[in-house]
Amino acid sequence: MTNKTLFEPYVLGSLTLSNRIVMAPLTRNRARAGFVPGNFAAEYYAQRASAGLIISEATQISQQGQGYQNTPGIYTQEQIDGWRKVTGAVHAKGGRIFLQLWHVGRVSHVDLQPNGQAPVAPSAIRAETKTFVHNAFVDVSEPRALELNEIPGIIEDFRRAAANAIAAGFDGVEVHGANGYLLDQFAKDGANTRTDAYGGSIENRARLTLEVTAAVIEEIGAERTGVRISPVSPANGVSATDPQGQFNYIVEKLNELGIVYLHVVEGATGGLRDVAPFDYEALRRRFGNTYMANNGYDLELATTRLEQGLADLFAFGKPFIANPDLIDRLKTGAPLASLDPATLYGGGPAGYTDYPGMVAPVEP
Ligand code: 8OZ
Repeated sequence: MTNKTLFEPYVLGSLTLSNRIVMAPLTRNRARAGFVPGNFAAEYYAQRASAGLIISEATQISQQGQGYQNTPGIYTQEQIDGWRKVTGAVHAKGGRIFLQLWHVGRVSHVDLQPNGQAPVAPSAIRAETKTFVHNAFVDVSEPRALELNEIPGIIEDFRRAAANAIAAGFDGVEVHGANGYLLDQFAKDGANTRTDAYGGSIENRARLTLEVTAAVIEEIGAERTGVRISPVSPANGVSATDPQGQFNYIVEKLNELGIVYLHVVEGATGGLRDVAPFDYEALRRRFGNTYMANNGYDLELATTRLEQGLADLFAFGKPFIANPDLIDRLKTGAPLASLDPATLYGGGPAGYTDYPGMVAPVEP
């Protein structure tokens, strides 16, 4: 059973989305020289413009914020110009698109960092995870702990990147506070052993996420600012002793800041939903605006959750890769194509812009 409400317009801040299905951020590692989105990125995103909202692939706010080869940035004029082609193409097809603002923190490699320096982190604790550089998966580099006086500069980088995103024509931005990257590293005590104002307590660990969000709001407005979190995801080697307490607090404060949506990766990033007990309804109760649910959703689960009042929007990730017309397929019950894992990260148009839509729509 499906619910037609999923396919009806939804008001998100000052935008009207054509439906409640969101294209989740998906890293594809196809930026060209200067970490500028390639020309075919405009075609890729435009092919998927029937999503109620597209959230772009994670996009670094600075060179220091980069952790993988060929991911795009939003800190140079050339990058802004490149992204403008993407937003123009999506808008021309009636779509809406937010940019995801990303700082990887310790999930990086010296070869991607300015002057080959160590990646930065809340604490000098190496993540047990790999990154992708020189066309190979390699261990991430040993990070160094950020000095207290460096933190305002990182907040400034987020603020400037948000302004750049608006200059590039995006409808808003999503602050990437999930998946073991910088803000999640600060939020989770497995990665944060600081003893200053940014560590040691729930309030202190939340501070960077909240200061970054406040700066972005100051720059572009709360109606254009969303935040993504992944309370129990072990992605990129993070862990927390009290994720419920930590994220209940973060969400209470994000609610006070008035962000337009909260995007929650429920479970372990990548699809496994039952990794650890966590009360997502406790987050929803603390948050008055739009709750966007993500992770392993299919039409049936989205329908159930919508009818139970547990979420407003549903972000689908991998299904959008091989199904540019995912909305039509879900609407009509047409079968979904499966993606080719070999072309997920890096390369050219193959496995990117060449997935066909349905030849003929299948009637329900
Ligand atoms: C897959 C590969 C590299 C990065 C995330 C930005 O997990 C990512 C990512 C995903 O949020």
